[in-house]
Amino acid sequence: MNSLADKTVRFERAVRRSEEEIHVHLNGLQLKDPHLLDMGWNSFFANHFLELDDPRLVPARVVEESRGIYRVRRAREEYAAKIAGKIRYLAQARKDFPAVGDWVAIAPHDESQSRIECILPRKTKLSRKVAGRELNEQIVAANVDNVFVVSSLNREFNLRRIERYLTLVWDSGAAPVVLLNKTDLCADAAAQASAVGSIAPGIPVLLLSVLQEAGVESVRNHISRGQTAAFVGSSGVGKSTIINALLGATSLRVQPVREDDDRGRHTTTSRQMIFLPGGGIVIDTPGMRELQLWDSEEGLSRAFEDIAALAENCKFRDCGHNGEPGCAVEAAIQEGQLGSERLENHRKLQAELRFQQRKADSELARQEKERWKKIHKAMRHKHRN
Ligand SMILES: Nc1nc2c(ncn2[C@@H]2O[C@H](COP(=O)(O)OP(=O)(O)OP(=O)(O)O)[C@@H](O)[C@H]2O)c(=O)[nH]1
Ligand SMILES: [Mg+2]
Ligand SMILES: [Zn+2]
Repeated sequence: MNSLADKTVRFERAVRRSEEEIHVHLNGLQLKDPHLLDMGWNSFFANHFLELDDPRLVPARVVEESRGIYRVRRAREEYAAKIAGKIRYLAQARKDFPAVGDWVAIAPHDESQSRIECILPRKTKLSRKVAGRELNEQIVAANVDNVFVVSSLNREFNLRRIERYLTLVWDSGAAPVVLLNKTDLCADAAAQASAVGSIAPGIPVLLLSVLQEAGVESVRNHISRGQTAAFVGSSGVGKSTIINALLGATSLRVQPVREDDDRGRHTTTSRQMIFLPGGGIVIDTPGMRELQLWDSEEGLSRAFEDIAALAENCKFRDCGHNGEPGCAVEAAIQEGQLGSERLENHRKLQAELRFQQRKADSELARQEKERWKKIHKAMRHKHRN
């Protein structure tokens, strides 16, 4: 039997079985519970949940994580949650721990505490390399449909940074939207928007000023019921302010930017999921000081599709667009079709990925050497005894 049909049969069987058992074991869980649907639940997660085949468990979504402490939301209530020892034991890297946005299976204990037994497979995940020298993946948000890349139209505005964000977002599986906030501080917002349009072909670019209450509705139009949108961008660009405006309440803390350089003060310190009154789910994130790519080959080619298309006409297949004869990319720069900074940034991001790859390879080689050392030691030990 092919696997899809197999899955469907198993799914139906599980639904049938769960209909009989639902009231006994699952605490009234319905797979089409409207509350669950409003939280982003769909057949993708339902299928994986049913495969667990464990009547003690119920689905929940991770709404906040802060240094290993989790809050999860079930259909109606929120709980503090710990992770089961099994998750910790089996984890090989950070990505094996729950992240905000994850759907998890929990074993409810009492009203105040529950235990996360299992993380359901992620439909999308927005990742970056953790800050610092460590070579590890950090999940910024899981299971998001849209990612709003927020910039402000003051000294923070930087096309190269937006390109970097878009590379990460394309890799996540979610759809990017660029938000240019604080139009009230900029004389020619339309020109900035068209500059962004030229480096982000096909991506919606929205202008807004939360201060002047302009443009917030157009942001809301990109967040439908049951969909999850994450807000990312430097500190101080107004992510929390925008979410407060969507909420119609000042529930998230915001703080003025520094006067000397327009930078924010890292006001938001943990990732947090918020449910909007009219439906729709948003995730606020802390402004990132460092944004390094993580496994972003595909994202890089998506974010720089224009360069890839031009490169097809280069004379040499492996053209480095660096003085080679017959280079179509450099010709496009000469003709003003392509900005030279964009090509430079593409090169820089590529180099960053290659550096990470080499580092990962040498880490792998080191681990392998370590493994053989242990094996040899064990063998010597055996011979001696
Ligand atoms: N002039 C102007 N200021 C704004 C606008 N939107 C937000 N701000 C201000 O920008 C400052 C920073 O806003 P926050 O919402 O705290 O920024 P953030 O992106 O959440 O920052 P972090 O939490 O540090 O990552 C606050 O003082 C806001 O009032 C706007 O449209 N125009
Ligand atoms: Mg904030
Ligand atoms: Zn070339």
